[in-house]
Amino acid sequence: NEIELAQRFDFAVALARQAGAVAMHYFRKGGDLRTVEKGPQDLVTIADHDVDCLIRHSIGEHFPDDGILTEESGGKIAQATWVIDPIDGTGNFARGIASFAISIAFCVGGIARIGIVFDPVADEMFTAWRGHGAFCNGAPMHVSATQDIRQAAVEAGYSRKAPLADYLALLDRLLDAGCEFMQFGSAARGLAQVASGRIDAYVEAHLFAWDVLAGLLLVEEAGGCTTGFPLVGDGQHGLAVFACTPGIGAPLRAIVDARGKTR
Ligand code: LIP
Repeated sequence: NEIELAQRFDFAVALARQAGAVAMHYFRKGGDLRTVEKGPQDLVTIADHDVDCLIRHSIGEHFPDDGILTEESGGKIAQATWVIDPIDGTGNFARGIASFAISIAFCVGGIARIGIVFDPVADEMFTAWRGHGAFCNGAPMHVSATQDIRQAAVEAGYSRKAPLADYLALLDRLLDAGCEFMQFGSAARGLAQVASGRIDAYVEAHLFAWDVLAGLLLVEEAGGCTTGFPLVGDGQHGLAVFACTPGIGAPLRAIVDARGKTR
């Protein structure tokens, strides 16, 4: 019910801030932060572990019956589940590049109801509660008014789990259509930039629920369109993500769905 959601919303905002403080304790402090490489160029740092621990403990203490699924510890999906990326954009974080975020979503019946993305370097707290709008540091956010694809800035993320040729062909089509192409290396933060109207779209072929559920809710509540992201099974399946301002929805969809290069 709404009271339980309100409690979780306030809790999630405070938790994201605490998590950001833990991340900043390590950010740009020197030394090699990498603990394990999960795969080629897929890092985990000591900060990912610390933030993961903080978040799991805190949720367990306050809402012991809720499910928890995180990038670093996995978990399981319940009727009410927290889906969390302790640090999204770990590659940037480990290199001292200020493009990463804490991503916290709370889902009921597989649908995100609360989405929080916190960028601790910019000190920007992006929040959304389904049906109640999207905000940045308490100020209402809206997606951009862009109508012309030739004026659009599109972030196209790349994951090694998707074919490189498809990604290169997508970039070719985006640039051919006149889009500005961007890649900042954190899907959660990228989606928050779409919700705030700074860029016009975020697309990526293969992402996980913890990377995107909070950010997609921000975009939807800020008036944008997305193709959604079902939270099903064990929640560990990679899926495509598409989020943009409605003014460029149809042409961008056609560009993403097309195959091959334009030239
Ligand atoms: C990363 C994303 C990034 C995406 C990578 C990766 P991580 O998450 O946010 O935008 O392109 O495929 O999944 O691993 O840094 O949390």
